[in-house]
Amino acid sequence: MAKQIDLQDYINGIKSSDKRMLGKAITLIESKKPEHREMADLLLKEVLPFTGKSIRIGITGVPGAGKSTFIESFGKFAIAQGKKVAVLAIDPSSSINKGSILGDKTRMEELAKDPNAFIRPSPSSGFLGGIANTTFESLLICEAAGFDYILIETVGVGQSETLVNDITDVFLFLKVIGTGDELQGIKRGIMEMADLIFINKVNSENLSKAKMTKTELSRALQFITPREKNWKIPVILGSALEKTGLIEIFDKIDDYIALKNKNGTFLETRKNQAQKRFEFWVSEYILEKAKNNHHLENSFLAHKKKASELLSNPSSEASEFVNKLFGN
Ligand SMILES: Nc1nc2c(ncn2[C@@H]2O[C@H](COP(=O)(O)OP(=O)(O)OP(=O)(O)O)[C@@H](O)[C@H]2O)c(=O)[nH]1
Ligand SMILES: [Mg+2]
Repeated sequence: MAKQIDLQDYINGIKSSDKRMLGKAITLIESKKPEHREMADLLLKEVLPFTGKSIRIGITGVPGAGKSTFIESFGKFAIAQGKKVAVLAIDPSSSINKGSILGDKTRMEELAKDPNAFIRPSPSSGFLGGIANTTFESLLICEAAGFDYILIETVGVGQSETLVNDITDVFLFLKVIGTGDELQGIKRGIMEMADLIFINKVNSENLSKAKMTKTELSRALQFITPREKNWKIPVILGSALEKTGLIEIFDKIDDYIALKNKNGTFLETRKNQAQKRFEFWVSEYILEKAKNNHHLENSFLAHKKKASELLSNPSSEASEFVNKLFGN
């Protein structure tokens, strides 16, 4: 039997940026087993002093926009500038084939081979299904291992943007060139979240069309207040495949972080995110405890069953149950 990995092994592995151990540490973080949770918590406490120093970048765009390709190209570009890059790809569910882990892995093959890169797909079940999502905690592990950039790919559907937005410093929206009227199809919420926009798949043939898209986008952006004071959302043309426009994105990210630091919002945002994160874990732990507490089990199940019979409101059943839980 393989030797049990102890806390110190994890810590040493993370500090020496050992990719295999990093992978194991993240698996530990993702585990729902109580004994793993306990160890994961100890590990997170140990590495806390080494976290916080990376730039956390969320990347969104419709399926096929080129997010994974962009991450691979941008990641390699950043590494060429002397940075270390970690990628956390969020896989929605195996039922959506387009975002499959396998596909992403092959697309990021070259980056994955680079000693200064680390790529980790998140588990399919862990994100949108109401099960604890641990991407933020995985991100902390990567930071402690000394990665300068953490890139997180969203699936471009559902709540994933909001969730990724809640753990990142800067949000990049990848847009594919389209006809002008396609702009109406862009969810306003996404535009309001974007700090930078990259129009992808631009080449010499479609350059004029791309410029038109840029003009249209810039016009639409006039009606949107950037999240950051004194920031004008840049629209950059480029190609993830042909590796153009990457330097502009790299520089704009730098500018954006510098501005956030100047405005005092960099830390402020992270503090707000940490508060949300705290609330997330409180509800996770309470639900878990409620489900596992044998004294309450009947009660939890009884209320749940009543809700399921459609004879009372799920909200009323939940409220009654929680009141019991806290003894009032
Ligand atoms: N011509 C061209 N094709 C590109 C470019 N960037 C990406 N592609 C292609 O577009 C397709 C989708 O790219 P991905 O990087 O997988 O897109 P994605 O947004 O990660 O897609 P999902 O993860 O499935 O949502 C692939 O066939 C890429 O090769 C580009 O700049 N130019
Ligand atoms: Mg992808």
